[in-house]
Amino acid sequence: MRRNWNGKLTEKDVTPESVYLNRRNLIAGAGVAGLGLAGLGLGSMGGSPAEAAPQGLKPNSFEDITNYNNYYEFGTGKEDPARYADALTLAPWSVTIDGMVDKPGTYGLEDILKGKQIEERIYRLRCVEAWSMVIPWNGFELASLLKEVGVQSGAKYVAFETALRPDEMRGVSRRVLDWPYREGLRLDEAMHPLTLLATGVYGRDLLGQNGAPLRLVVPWKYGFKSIKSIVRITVQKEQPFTSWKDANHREYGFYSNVNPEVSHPRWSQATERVIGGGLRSRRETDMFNGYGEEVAHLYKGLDLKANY
Ligand SMILES: Nc1nc2c(c(=O)[nH]1)N[C@H]1C(S)=C(S)[C@@H](COP(=O)(O)O)O[C@H]1N2
Ligand SMILES: [Mo]
Repeated sequence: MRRNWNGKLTEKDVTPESVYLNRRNLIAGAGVAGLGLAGLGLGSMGGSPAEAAPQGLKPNSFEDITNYNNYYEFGTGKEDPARYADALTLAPWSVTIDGMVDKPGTYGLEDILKGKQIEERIYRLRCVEAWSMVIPWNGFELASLLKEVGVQSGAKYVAFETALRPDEMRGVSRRVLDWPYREGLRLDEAMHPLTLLATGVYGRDLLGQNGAPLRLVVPWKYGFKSIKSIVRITVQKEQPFTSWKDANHREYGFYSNVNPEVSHPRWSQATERVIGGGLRSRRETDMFNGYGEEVAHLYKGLDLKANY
């Protein structure tokens, strides 16, 4: 039921006891009441025996994950999202899925989540700014949604767009990026089983600062590819417009695969600061952020220096 990549932890290994017990209660409640908004992060997670041992992926605290964020629509400081992102109205939420799909439309989030298997996935998040943390996400594979809407032949890319709400997002009055925040993946990257649409963290609904109610997680790419608070998904032929590449194409490419051998023009990517690991805690950055076994084949024959 639950597949935990790169670490094989079960939820019981990583969840603080109090949260874990609380979650059991929530699940019991959800079974009776059905899945309302309060169940978004949970879905149909069931129990399972905790057999596997941690293998170097020790999740950060809920505190770290929800207080050290990048979400420029709410300000460029790491603490701004925690302070201001609760202004974002999360319900009702809908996502427009269009372009080269058989069933285009604007779908309510409840509709999208119906029948989805919500899994826990413990992934390292490596920001292009050379810091990282480990996050136990809850979510489902993007591929399952794309299969549902039916990708048409000839499609090559998937484009994503974040909500743009000047009344709720105090950071968008400054034109730091060409809003709305936009990202994109090649279709094969989007269909890869590691690529997640997240709805929760530590078994709780996503908070605004983490991209509630629905955000992308692509663990082998720099964090900025993992676009938050998605309102549009477009399947298309052309490589999508992506906000960071548009802002500075010398520093940020379309692929943005984590690569310790390709430096950012202004800093090395060989190592990363471990958030929550103490003042001087660093680790060596892994190729593809440690997911090479799963994804390296996607880039066979591609010059990863030129295609940064
Ligand atoms: N819409 C939007 N998505 C975004 C960002 C942003 O500023 N706006 N920041 C990105 C960056 S740079 C990172 S590192 C991750 C951080 O995710 P987290 O705050 O949930 O850890 O979100 C990414 N997604
Ligand atoms: Mo980032």
